[in-house]
Amino acid sequence: MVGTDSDSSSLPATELPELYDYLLKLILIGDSGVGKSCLLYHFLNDRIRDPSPHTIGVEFASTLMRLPSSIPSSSAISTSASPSRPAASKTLKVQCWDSAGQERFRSVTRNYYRGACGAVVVFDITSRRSFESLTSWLSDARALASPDLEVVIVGNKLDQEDDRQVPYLEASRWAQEHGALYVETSSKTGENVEQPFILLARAILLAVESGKLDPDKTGSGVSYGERALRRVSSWNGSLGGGGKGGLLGGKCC
Ligand SMILES: Nc1nc2c(ncn2[C@@H]2O[C@H](COP(=O)(O)OP(=O)(O)OP(=O)(O)O)[C@@H](O)[C@H]2O)c(=O)[nH]1
Ligand SMILES: [Mg+2]
Repeated sequence: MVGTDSDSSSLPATELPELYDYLLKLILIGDSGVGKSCLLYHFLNDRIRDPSPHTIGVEFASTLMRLPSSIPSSSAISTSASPSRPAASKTLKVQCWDSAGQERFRSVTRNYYRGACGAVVVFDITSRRSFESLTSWLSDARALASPDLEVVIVGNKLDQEDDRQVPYLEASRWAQEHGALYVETSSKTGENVEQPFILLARAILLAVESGKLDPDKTGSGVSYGERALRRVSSWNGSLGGGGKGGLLGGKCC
């Protein structure tokens, strides 16, 4: 297993103690060669991964994402002229576990599904076979990861439209019927590479804020970050000066 903390290199040393509201665990799964590692690499580094060797077992990376919260900011002042408070933003630390698609690693990679609250399930739009494998990838993930798993199906290699074997409509219907979102990407041109991660992070944040997903529950796939814990301590009066840390680099959506 390779460990990389992709955001730490872009942050000044003084900001390294990361303050984030929630920690999420996502898994990337799908047949070998569909482009999982290239997709994650392009999302994190904004460039093509070339060459891209097969993943051995599981690779790990993490990033910070800032998303608008569905809960209005408690610190914002509301006036009769502007009665609604603006939404606060939340910072999420997103751990991405990129798994090998090769069958020989399947028993190893399954061990990493546990405790994931989001899955990016990838197929190659030029390979019907990889699309047909989705059923098996998804049922494994639903069986082993968090019971409230949020899923995005990704049709990758959109730059190879001429060789498409799976129509957009068929794939998006399949995703809908299986309770998942659908997006098409190209890890070669970079088209839509951020979308699967933004969609998942938004869905998970909404589930937390609506009470559907409980970060205190073991196996939920989400836990409170240091910033959220500090805020709670500050409310309880047990810690002075809790609350906002500076931001942090990473992705802002
Ligand atoms: N044309 C095109 N090629 C891609 C795209 N994404 C990945 N590839 C190519 O597909 C091959 C496999 O990509 P990987 O990202 O390593 O595939 P993977 O799903 O991680 O494969 P495993 O690690 O074996 O599970 C590489 O040769 C990539 O260059 C894409 O969007 N378009
Ligand atoms: Mg890979």
